[in-house]
Amino acid sequence: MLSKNIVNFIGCDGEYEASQVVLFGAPFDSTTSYRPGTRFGSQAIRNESYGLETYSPYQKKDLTDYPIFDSGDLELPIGDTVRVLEEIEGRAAVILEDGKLPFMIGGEHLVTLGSVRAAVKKYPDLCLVHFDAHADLRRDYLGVELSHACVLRRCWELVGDDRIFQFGIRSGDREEFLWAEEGHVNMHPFDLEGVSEVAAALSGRPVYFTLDLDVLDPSVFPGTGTPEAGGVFFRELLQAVLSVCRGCRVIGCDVNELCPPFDQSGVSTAVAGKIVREMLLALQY
Ligand SMILES: [Mn+2]
Repeated sequence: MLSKNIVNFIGCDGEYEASQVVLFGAPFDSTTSYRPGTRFGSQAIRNESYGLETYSPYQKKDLTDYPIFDSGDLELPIGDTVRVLEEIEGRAAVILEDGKLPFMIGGEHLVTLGSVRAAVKKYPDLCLVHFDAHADLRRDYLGVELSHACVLRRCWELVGDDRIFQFGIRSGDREEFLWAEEGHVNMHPFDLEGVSEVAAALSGRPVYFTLDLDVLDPSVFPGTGTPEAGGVFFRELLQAVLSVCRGCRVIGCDVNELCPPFDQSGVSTAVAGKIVREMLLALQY
């Protein structure tokens, strides 16, 4: 019998009921401040995933050992940011209500707000671990509050002080850095030092992990909307991602800001797919 053409992330063809982690794509990029195109990120990562092995020699685990369900991309009303975030929140809420972990692939970074809204309703004591080149702590960006440049500030409004742990930050305006220094968030600038200590300190507390891939150096990951020199390299990122996914009680996560139109060589999409594979495996137990 012939089977349907379903392009899921490689190895993620498990049944929903059996799956502990559920993938979905949020192909949205309306508030991107510089170079748009992240709306094509989730499908590009799925397509490129067929160039990867399902086996990870880092973790000695294979995607085919676990049922993982890929629920595909949301159909989002681009242009209506409020409704887009409602759609994302709705998908994440269903997955959380079913006792599963929502794993979202963006899209621009604002998509995180939808998932975090759902997560904080289930886990009022939610903490966030955030890897990014950019602080994303602006109160507004040119008067727009629902912007990818403000996404962590909007998340802070939901969780409050001492709940957000940022790593790799090397860009933002003066006010964002001063606001962070006031103690609203725990900002670790420039690199991923201290991730395992934070993971240990958060042990047992529910964590949402948001990974903006532009935390990587542009030489590793050029295919993004707002590249920022001075980033980390792949193995540093991998080690830190494994620390978070294994060391924290991750209840939801996302990978965002791959911008395929600026990925001329395809290497950024390959990097993104490999990180997604490692995260999927690290979250299985
Ligand atoms: Mn960023």
